[in-house]
This record gives sequence, structure tokens and C-alpha cells, in this order.
Amino acid sequence: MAEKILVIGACGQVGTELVENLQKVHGGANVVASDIRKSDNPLFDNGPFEILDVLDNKQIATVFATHKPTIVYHLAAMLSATAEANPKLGWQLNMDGTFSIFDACIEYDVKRIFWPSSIAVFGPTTPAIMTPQSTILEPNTIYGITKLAGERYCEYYHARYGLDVRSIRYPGLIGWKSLPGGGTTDYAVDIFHKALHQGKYECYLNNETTLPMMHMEDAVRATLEITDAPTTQIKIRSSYNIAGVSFNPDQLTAEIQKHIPDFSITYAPDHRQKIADSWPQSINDSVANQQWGWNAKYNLEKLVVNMLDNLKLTLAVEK
Ligand code: AKB
Repeated sequence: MAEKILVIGACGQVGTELVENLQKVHGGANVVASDIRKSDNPLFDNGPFEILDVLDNKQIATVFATHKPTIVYHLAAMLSATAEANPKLGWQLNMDGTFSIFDACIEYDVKRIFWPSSIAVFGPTTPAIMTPQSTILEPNTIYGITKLAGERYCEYYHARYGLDVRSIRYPGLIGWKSLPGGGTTDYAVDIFHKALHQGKYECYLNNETTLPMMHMEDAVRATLEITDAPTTQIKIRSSYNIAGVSFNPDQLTAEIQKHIPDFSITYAPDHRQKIADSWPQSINDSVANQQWGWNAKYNLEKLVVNMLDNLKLTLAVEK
């Protein structure tokens, strides 16, 4: 039987690219995209689109009853910097929204659900270098707190109700097809746009802030691979560490300068510095590698070439 996929939060940074991939595999008609509002990306004309506010239980029931999804990707969340500006709303959207979607998955017999966690579950007391899968989890941002609570919820729902939920801890995600919204790692996408448009960038993190990052192609592949993996391979029901590439703004700048020698960067750290300082610098993903074969493909060099090449093509089309 063909799968019916529901992507919640489809217009976001990950959702957009995930929907594109899923449409290729399952056909546009079998991929229901949903979000609180529709973006004008023509991608969403290839299949059904539903307006879905995850805080509206009536809307959730209607969408689930109408489309009877077999697989759900629940991506709707408020990212770190935005949630820090509005902690109550951050909690409400990230937690209440997740509770309602998990409950709907049980009520409507959804076969599998993917829910993303983040490196934000780690905090200042976590070992920062090659952070292990199981370690101290004392996040001090509201986003991190919701992601940690969400992870515990995933494990609980799996143990108690048999919900087949799968999750990975996304690092900062870097892609050229869509813009991030409200994260602390957003600079690593913004810098490419500014390098090409203005030849300079003012960074809101200091030059030495090393963070775990990942090319969007790797992130989407990880998302699809864990969701499609045989149940027997998924032994962790909270969330898996996955690693891509770690770098700081200086190192990213040097790599960009290999292609745009005149590109310059200045630093004006703001409130996001504190969030970044509470997160690890690199991640040990050996458990994901052993259990479901995870391996990233992009290193920094490849990532920079891919971003610049594709953004230049986009610019040429826009002109
Ligand atoms: C953020 O910066 O908030 C996100 C994340 C690391 O989860 N990109």
C-alpha cells in the first residue's frame, strides 16, 4: 500500500526540502504539506496543502481524518533565538503542539512519526567536545528545555503506547534552498547570501564560536534514513546524536575567501552568543552510525562550494 505522508511545518527550512524529496519518492499526491500559512513556493502546488496550526486541536483532527497519514513528520517548532524572546509561546508551541500531534498519531493509527530534537538539549555542563550520545542534559534555553522534554516524551510514548517515533538531534542546518528562521546557528546561512550580495558580513557570534553544523542535504537524508530504517535498528527512542561538520566563523570565512578573496567579516556579538556558548562544539554520532548506518557526506570545503555554486545560480536566474 502506498504511504500517505503528512509534513507539519512544511514551509520551514527543513520542511521545504523534505517535501521536495518526499514528492520525488512518493509522488506529489501522497505528500500532504501543512503549515500555519502557505508559502508561495511552487513546490507546494505539486500536492495537497493544508493550513494547520498545531495549537488548534480541531484543525489537527480534520487534517488527520481527511488524509489518514501513515507517516508523519512533525517539524513545527520555534527555534532557539525566537523562543528566548518569547519563552511562554516557545513552550506552548513546542510542547503543547507536540503533545497534540503525538495524540493524533495514536488516535489515527499512524505507523511512524519523525520528530526533530536539537543540539540545544545540551547545556553548559555537557562535555563540549565530541559530546557523547548519553551525557549530562542541563539545557539553559527554553528551546533546549522543550527539546529535552520532547525527547523524554518520545521515549515515554514509545514505551507506553507503542508509538513508533524516531528522532535526531539536528545541529545548525545550512542549505541554499530556504532560509532559516530564528535560530542561533542562522549566521552560517546568512553569511553566504551576504558574501555574494555585499561582499561583507557582520556576525552576531564571536570569531571563535565553534558549533556543530550540517549541510541540509545530509540533514534531509538523515531524516529520511532514520524514518525508513527497520524498527529493530532503532534502539534509542529519545533522540540520536548526528554529526556533520564543526567550524567557527573565522574558519567559515577563510573557506569562503578561497572563492571570494575580497569577502570580509566583522564581529558584533549579541544575545545569541550566550545561547551558542551553552552548546557543544562537536558531536559524537557513533551510536547512530552503528545502529542505522548514519554517515555525513559534507565536510566544510564541500559545503562551501555547494552553497556558493547554488546561490550563484539562483542569483543568475533572479537577474
Ligand atoms: C537553532 O539555532 O535554534 C537551531 C538548532 C541548533 O536547533 N538551528
